[in-house]
Amino acid sequence: MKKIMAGEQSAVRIWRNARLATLIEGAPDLGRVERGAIAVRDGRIAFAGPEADMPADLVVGAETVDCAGRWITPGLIDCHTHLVHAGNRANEFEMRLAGATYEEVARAGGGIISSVKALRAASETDLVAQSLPRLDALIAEGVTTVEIKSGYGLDIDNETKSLRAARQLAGKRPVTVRTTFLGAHALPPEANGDKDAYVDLVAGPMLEAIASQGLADAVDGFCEGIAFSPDQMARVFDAAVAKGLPVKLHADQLSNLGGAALAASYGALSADHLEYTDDAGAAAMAKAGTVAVILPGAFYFIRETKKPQVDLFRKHGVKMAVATDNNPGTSPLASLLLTMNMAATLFAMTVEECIAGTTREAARALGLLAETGTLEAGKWADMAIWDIESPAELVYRMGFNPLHARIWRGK
Ligand code: DI6
Ligand code: FE
Repeated sequence: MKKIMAGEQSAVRIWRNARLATLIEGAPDLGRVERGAIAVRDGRIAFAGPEADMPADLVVGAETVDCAGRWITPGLIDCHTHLVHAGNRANEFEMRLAGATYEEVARAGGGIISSVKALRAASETDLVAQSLPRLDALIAEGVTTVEIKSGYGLDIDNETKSLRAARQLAGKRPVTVRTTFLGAHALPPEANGDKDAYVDLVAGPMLEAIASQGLADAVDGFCEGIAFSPDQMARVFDAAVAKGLPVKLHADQLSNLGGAALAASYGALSADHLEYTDDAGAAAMAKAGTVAVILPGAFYFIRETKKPQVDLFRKHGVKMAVATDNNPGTSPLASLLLTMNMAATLFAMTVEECIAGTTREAARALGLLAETGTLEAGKWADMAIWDIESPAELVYRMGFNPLHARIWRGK
C-alpha cells in the first residue's frame, strides 16, 4: 500500500486486480468484469469497471490494494429480520419436534407472545447486548446493510425501545441499519382479544410516537388468520402513508388473504413470504413495483410444504429478494449465505437470482437502490471480497464462509 500524501484533498483508495460482480441492472452474468478495479473516495464508489478504464486522475496518489484476482460483490443486504429480540424459543422448537404445529403453539399462548414477554422484561441495553452476536454473524459473512423490525414490544414503550435498540446497533458496528415498525405483528395479552382496538392503538398513538421520534424507516404488518386481517392492515397502512412512511407486509405465508395485492395497492416496498400468493397478487406486485422477499428459513424451520410462488414472480417480472427473516420463532437463522443455498435448493431459484436477491433486489426492497446494492459510481462503497473461483460458490456451499474482507462506506 502506498502512503497517502499530506495535503491531498480527499484520499482515493483503489481495489485492483479483482473480478467484479457489479450486479448492474440488465447486465448479463451478474455484471461480471474481469481484471476489474474499484476506486473509492469519501466513502462512495468513484469508479467500478475494467482496470484499464480507470480515470488517470483517480490513480494519481491513490492508495492501492491488490485483490490477487479475488471476486468483489456488493456488500450483502439482509432486507428482512427481527434481529432485535430477547431470549429464544428452543422449547417451542422441541414442542414442534414432538408434533405440534407453529399455529398450534401460537394459539396455545406460545409463539410471538412468549418473545413479547421476554422483550418487555429486557432493558434496552440488554436487548442491544443480546442482539449484537446475531448482527456480528451477519457482518462476518459480508453483510453491510440490515433491516430490523420491531414487533415484540406491542406497546408504545417497548416498540420504541426495540427500535432504539436497533438504531443503537448501527452505532456499535460499521453497518447500515434500516428500522421497520411492526406493531401489527401479534395481539398483546392486555388487548383481551380485541384486535380492532389494538389496531387503533398501533395506527394511532403508537405510530405517532414512533414517527415523531423518527424511529422507523417503514411500517410492516403480519396479515394472517393468526394475526391481522387485510382490513385491519389497511388501517395501519393508511396511517403510515399519512405520515409519509413506506409500507411492506408479511403476506400470504400460511394462507391466502390477498396480502400481496393489498400491499401492492399501497405501493409497498415489498411483500414478504408469499407462499400462498396467487396470479392476481403477483400481477399486482409487478404493476406496483413491489419486491417479493423470499424467506426460505421460515419455510424450512416450520416445515412448510407450500413453496413461495417463484414461477409466478418470474412470469410477471416481479423482482425477488432473499432474506434470513432472523427471528426466534420461525427462523433462528443468522447466515445470509446459507439462506441463499436454501433459496436455491428448496425453491429452485438460480444462482443469479440468489445473489441479486441479497444485493440489488434487497436494496430495492429497502428503498435504498440509489445508495447500495450494486457496484456503481456514486453509491456507498459497500462491498465484499471473496476467496472464491466463481460467484456460484457463494450459493453452493453450506456452513462455510469464504469472505476475505468486508468494506463498509469505504472502510
Ligand atoms: N412471520 C414470521 O414468520 C415471524 N413473524 C411473522 O410475522 C414469526 C415471528 C415469531 O414467531 O416470533
Ligand atoms: Fe418476518
